[in-house]
Amino acid sequence: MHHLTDELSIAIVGLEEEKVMALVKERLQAGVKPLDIVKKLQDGMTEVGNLFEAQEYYLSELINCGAIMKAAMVELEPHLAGSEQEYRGNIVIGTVKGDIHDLGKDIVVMLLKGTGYNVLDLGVDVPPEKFVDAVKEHNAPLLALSVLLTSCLESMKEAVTAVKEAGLDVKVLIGGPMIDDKVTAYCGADFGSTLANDGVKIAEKVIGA
Ligand code: B12
Repeated sequence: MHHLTDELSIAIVGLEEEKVMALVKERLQAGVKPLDIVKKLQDGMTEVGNLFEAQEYYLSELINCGAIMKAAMVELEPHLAGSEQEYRGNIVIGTVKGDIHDLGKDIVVMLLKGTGYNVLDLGVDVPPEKFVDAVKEHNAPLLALSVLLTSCLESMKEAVTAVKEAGLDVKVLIGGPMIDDKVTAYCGADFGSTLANDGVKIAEKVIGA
């Protein structure tokens, strides 16, 4: 079995929605940082992924796990979003073509909005030309892309290439669990990260604090 010790991580592996929700609320009330709570949820979800890979869990469990995380995020959003009201510029974001995972992207969106950026979220399964159009239309200095499926790395590369070939004055940040320097270079992106919070750091670098 797994090596997890945190009660919240274990509850999400067990797909115990009520327990997950109770623990999230309890921890928020106790003043635990929302991103630390996200980390524990993510540890549990990684294990759900491992169980799926080992064929101990099936697609229904994967779907269930995603739904529980969505519910937890509704609770976490107001705390992640902060109270920054100042307008700091446009950022276009989306999950690349072929990939419908959006929970990680949604966390990045919440953090960016919370820091005062105007985020244009194109959703999931977004084709390259839609990213190009949105960056043009909103004159966005930063485009953020998310990917979880290895099989969609090619669509990530295509999206980055399309934006670069359009000659737009935009920096591209790619994110997701398998992003490293090699993948970033392969896709031709300006920045790459596995951490949602880096989205904010890079936005500050590109657009300004
Ligand atoms: C929930 C889930 C689903 C849900 C998604 C629900 C949803 N609304 O997103 C559903 C059931 C739909 C699903 C479907 C599938 N899934 Co799935 N899924 C998962 C699971 C369990 C959790 C993913 C997740 O949300 N994690 C929590 C979030 C918070 O973490 P995260 O996405 O990594 O994001 C963090 C960072 O990566 C980063 N980040 C992410 N994006 C970005 C972007 C930027 C700009 C930045 C800065 C940072 C950043 O910040 C986030 C916070 O720290 C993973 C297991 C795992 N190990 O992750 C498998 C997993 C990703 N799925 C997998 C597979 C194979 C599939 C399916 C193909 C299954 C199938 N046979 O149909 C389909 C594909 C559908 C498709 N076309 O996309 C594999 C992928 C393997 C691979 N490497 O290619 C995994 C790894 C499971 C496994 N071990 O086999 N899945």
